[in-house]
Amino acid sequence: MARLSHTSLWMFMVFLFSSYCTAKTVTYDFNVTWVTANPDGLKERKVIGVNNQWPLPVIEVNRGDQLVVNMHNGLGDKNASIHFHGMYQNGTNEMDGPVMVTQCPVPPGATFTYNFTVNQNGTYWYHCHADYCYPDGYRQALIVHDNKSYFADQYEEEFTVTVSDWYHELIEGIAPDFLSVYNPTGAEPIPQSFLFNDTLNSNLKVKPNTTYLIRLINIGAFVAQYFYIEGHNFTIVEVDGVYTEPTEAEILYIAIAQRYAILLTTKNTTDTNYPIVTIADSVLLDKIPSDLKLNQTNWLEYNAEAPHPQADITVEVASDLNPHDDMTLIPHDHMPLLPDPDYTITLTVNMENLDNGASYALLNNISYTPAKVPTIFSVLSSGSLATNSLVYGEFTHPLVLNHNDVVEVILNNNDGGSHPFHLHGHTFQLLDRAPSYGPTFYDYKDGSPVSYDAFNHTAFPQYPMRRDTFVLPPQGYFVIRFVADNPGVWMFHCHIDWHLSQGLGLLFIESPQQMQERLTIPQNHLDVCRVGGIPTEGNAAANSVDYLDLKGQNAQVGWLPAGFTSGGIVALVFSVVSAVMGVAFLVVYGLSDLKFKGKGGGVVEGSQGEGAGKEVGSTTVREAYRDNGDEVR
Ligand SMILES: *[C@@H]1O[C@H](CO)[C@@H](O)[C@H](O)[C@H]1NC(C)=O
Ligand SMILES: *[C@@H]1O[C@H](CO)[C@@H](O)[C@H](O)[C@H]1NC(C)=O
Ligand SMILES: *[C@@H]1O[C@H](CO)[C@@H](O)[C@H](O)[C@H]1NC(C)=O
Ligand SMILES: *[C@@H]1O[C@H](CO)[C@@H](O)[C@H](O)[C@H]1NC(C)=O
Ligand SMILES: *[C@@H]1O[C@H](CO)[C@@H](O)[C@H](O)[C@H]1NC(C)=O
Ligand SMILES: *[C@@H]1O[C@H](CO)[C@@H](O)[C@H](O)[C@H]1NC(C)=O
Ligand SMILES: *[C@@H]1O[C@H](CO)[C@@H](O)[C@H](O)[C@H]1NC(C)=O
Ligand SMILES: *[C@@H]1O[C@H](CO)[C@@H](O)[C@H](O)[C@H]1NC(C)=O
Ligand SMILES: *[C@@H]1O[C@H](CO)[C@@H](O)[C@H](O)[C@H]1NC(C)=O
Ligand SMILES: *[C@@H]1O[C@H](CO)[C@@H](O)[C@H](O)[C@H]1NC(C)=O
Ligand SMILES: *[C@@H]1O[C@H](CO)[C@@H](O)[C@H](O)[C@H]1NC(C)=O
Ligand SMILES: *[C@@H]1O[C@H](CO)[C@@H](O)[C@H](O)[C@H]1NC(C)=O
Ligand SMILES: [Cu+2]
Repeated sequence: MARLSHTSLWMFMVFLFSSYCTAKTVTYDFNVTWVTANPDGLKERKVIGVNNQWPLPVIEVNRGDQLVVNMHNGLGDKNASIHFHGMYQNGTNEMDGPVMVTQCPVPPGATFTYNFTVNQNGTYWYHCHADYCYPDGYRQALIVHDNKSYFADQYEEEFTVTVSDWYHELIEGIAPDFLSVYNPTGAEPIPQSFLFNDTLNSNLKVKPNTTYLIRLINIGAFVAQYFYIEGHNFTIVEVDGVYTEPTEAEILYIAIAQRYAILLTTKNTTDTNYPIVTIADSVLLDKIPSDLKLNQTNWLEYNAEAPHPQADITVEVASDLNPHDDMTLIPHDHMPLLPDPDYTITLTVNMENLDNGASYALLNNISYTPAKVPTIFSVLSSGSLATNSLVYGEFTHPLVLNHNDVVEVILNNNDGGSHPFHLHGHTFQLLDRAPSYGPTFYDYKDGSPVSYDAFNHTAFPQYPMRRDTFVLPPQGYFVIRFVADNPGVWMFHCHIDWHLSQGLGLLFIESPQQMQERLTIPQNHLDVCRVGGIPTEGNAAANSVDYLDLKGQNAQVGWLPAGFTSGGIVALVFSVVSAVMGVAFLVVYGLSDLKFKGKGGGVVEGSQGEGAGKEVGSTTVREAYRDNGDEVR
């Protein structure tokens, strides 16, 4: 038994006293409503605003503060929630935000209170975590100030800058075409713009010979961006809320949901303004429309009178840039490599067409499908059965973790796309990744997938970097470790919102017994469930009598009948395209073998003569056709 010495007890009390003294409660009242905005100057559109404003307010707290957000859903036609991305929610799993995981969706007219202690530092963000919700504008920075950070005395001022992709249409308008038989390759919708702090062509006004802390966050839905400043290098000091050893860098690759804090020292002269360059990772885009501006110039403005030159980009394509490799960073606290795992989980990412013809994302053949009861409530109501993963159903892909186990996740990618994976409730150690960032990152893309080999891998770092969102390379793999020291239901998912809607996620049911001992659900959360008609006890099928009877659980779309292959669907749909060119009935016959019920239950009228023609005329297919012109011409 560890015994506290008098000295350490005294120090502990001083610590308690000082944190008690400075910690305060920071309260935000959010009335979430539709407003209009035109951030790229190209199209005014409906966006999700807070208190009649957009861009949304940046949430700012100090380490140790209690953060309270009273969220009123004034949208009228849409469910909502808030996930505070990167917050551990240690002891407050019910404040994490993903709907049907840790809470019920907040229906129009209801109010939901988030309330938790922030014992972390650095750069985070918040966003809606209900279906198709944050790309409509419901996302913004969350900053945790720490005036005791090791670099606190090395800078004079700070900036927060977000980058994001931007669509001109409401997500609910494009989503049905995306998850459809007419988009069999799962081509993601192409954004119309790339924003810099929710605008374009802006200036960061700087003084000469001054050091700034710049916080960078990709709050987009899909596309990663490269970032650099002409004529300036900078020093990385924090990644996803974890302080790093100060590390000089020239170029960053910021995937969806990732954050970097950098120190930038300005020049001593003020005769020139320098382009701040952001370039979309065009490898992620299925096609590049001629009017899409992939790169943006904003300025580090030393002198408003001086010229503001456009970026002079020296590479043809963004993938020729050589960004800093986050695997090589070292956490400032030098937390060593965790010991060999108690539990190793090996997962493989696949994209497959299921029997409605649409393209789904699967981890070990499971496409995440939410349960009928938010999973947190299944844990809390299932008593001693809570450690039995059967309770949570097959299609939430539940993995039960024992309290304080060292968990290793090996993620292999059979898909040719890269996927920024995010773990809720934790940061994790980055042990291995192949191919590495930089010039080799896309090396496996067009070959065959390469899986992790536990008997032949590069040596793990002594002090592995930790972060909460890590990019899985095309057809490559990564290996991460964390300690299951935070009881809760935590999602592990790709943060490309399109891929999450295809099911690219799973649930860790971490320390369910400790959850039962420690968690109390506020009455307000239960009331919101009641208003929405969602049960707060029972297994994944909402059976609260027999927790091992999953009859009626939500299931993923079925597998294709024997004989059908994904390639076959693609070929079929391309023949549908040729049907438009005049051979309609052949195709109608072919597609009628498929079930057309979508995930949302909607019926695609593809197999009905006229309907087929109409649907096929949709943008998605026409563009797919253009891309693969030689196949159908
Ligand atoms: C939210 O804002 C809308 C639009 O301004 C207003 O009509 C409504 O009364 C507000 N609701 C609350 C709870 O503040
Ligand atoms: C909100 O969520 C509930 C439960 O999932 C669902 O039945 C309902 O259709 C959703 N409401 C809206 C407006 O999307
Ligand atoms: C927030 O939680 C703290 C700690 O549990 C509690 O003391 C406080 O009353 C809560 N505040 C609100 C507004 O719910
Ligand atoms: C540091 O921040 C705390 C609040 O978290 C504040 O009370 C204190 O005065 C600050 N110290 C300095 C040196 O700014
Ligand atoms: C958070 O800040 C404290 C004080 O500056 C520091 O000791 C701690 O290591 C930081 N945490 C991380 C994860 O970097
Ligand atoms: C970025 O936008 C946010 C929200 O509008 C604002 O608070 C912040 O100051 C902006 N950053 C810069 C560098 O202007
Ligand atoms: C730059 O700042 C440092 C101290 O911050 C000062 O010693 C130095 O003289 C300054 N140089 C110029 C050219 O202003
Ligand atoms: C930035 O770092 C690179 C690589 O170390 C170096 O070649 C370059 O000269 C540096 N640029 C500046 C402006 O310091
Ligand atoms: C600015 O001037 C100071 C002192 O003359 C020097 O130490 C520093 O390196 C210069 N900074 C830059 C970015 O040139
Ligand atoms: C940068 O944008 C210009 C204009 O849209 C385009 O011609 C060029 O190919 C882009 N370069 C990169 C690397 O994205
Ligand atoms: C180990 O991996 C390396 C790099 O992938 C490969 O070149 C080598 O052939 C492998 N060795 C064995 C014994 O499999
Ligand atoms: C959660 O809090 C416990 C102490 O109550 C601590 O041991 C554990 O490391 C924390 N976990 C995280 C992820 O913050
Ligand atoms: Cu993904």
